[in-house]
Amino acid sequence: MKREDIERIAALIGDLKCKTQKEVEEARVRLLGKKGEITALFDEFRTVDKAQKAEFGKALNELKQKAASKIEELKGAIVDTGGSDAPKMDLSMPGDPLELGSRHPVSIVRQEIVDIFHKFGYDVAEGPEIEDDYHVFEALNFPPNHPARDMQDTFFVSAGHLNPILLRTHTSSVQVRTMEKMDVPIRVICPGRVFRNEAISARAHCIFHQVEGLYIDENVTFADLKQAILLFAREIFGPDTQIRMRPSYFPFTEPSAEVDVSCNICHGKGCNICKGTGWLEILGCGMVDPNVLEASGIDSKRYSGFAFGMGLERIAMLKWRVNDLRHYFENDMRFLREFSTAPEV
Ligand code: 2NL
Repeated sequence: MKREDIERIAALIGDLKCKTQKEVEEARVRLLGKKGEITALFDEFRTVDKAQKAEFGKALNELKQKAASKIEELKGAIVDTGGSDAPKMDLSMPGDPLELGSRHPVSIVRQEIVDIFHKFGYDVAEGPEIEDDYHVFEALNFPPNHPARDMQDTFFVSAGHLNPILLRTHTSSVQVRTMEKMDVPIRVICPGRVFRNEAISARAHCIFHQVEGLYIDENVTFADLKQAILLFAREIFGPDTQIRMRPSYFPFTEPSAEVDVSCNICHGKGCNICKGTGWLEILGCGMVDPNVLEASGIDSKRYSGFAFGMGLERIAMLKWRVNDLRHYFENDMRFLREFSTAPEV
């Protein structure tokens, strides 16, 4: 054993520099591993003269200590992952900002309508999308052979028995369930998704969204219905909005009406949105048919009520002048981003 060997290794340890954890590990193996240089010196130590053992022993132990603490020091100084050659991570770098989402236009109008009726004292009711024939048709005075009950218009889950299971074609079924459960007076609105077996086009879709409303109490008249609709129209389309009612037909209301609002784009002059008429159709309504009240256990001699229903996509199309219903279902980011600055309602 030579003194120079120990000094050479000591100098090497002093100069040791590593960039990665991998390099530190390699240095440790080279010095202190099974076949490392320092380990080799310890093997050689056995052959050293007795007279020199004390001196070399001390020097070797110091060398081993120096190597071990240098390795620890280097290990602690390097920030990298798993000993790879990857560049050091800069923890002071700013993070990637999360992109804020925005609400879907249909959600925006639904919330707006719910808030308006909430102010009028209505509660929100919800119910199942998969329903039975009784709650969608039978309790709502649909005659047995009404075309809406046809396979062509309704999606059936299981047909062929007395009370088929189907996807609801309107949210009136929720109102039927409310009439069954709750005591009069009843004031509810029922927002929800509905399903109709229709070919998809710019004006129709097999899935769309509705809000229906129902008000039942003593002495509810058509004048109450008209005033409720007028106040609603002015809340959602602005204070100058006019309404007009046209006679219509629904199995569940008598009399029934369709409601138009004055076109807020041309103010009655006639434009391509209102097709030159100055009026836009927004909803259907009427006085609840006594048969419908009786089917759900409400005394039609004592109580009367009105009901209405509207398509949310249609209201949203009028509000934002969207000309194709399919935009609401395709989730194209270019379309959805248009609403990211829409007022929070
Ligand atoms: C429309 C028309 C309407 C109703 C829905 C209703 C519900 C019950 C009783 C009576 Cl439980 N009526 N709902 C009444 C009239 C019209 O919807 O055009 N909807 C998109």
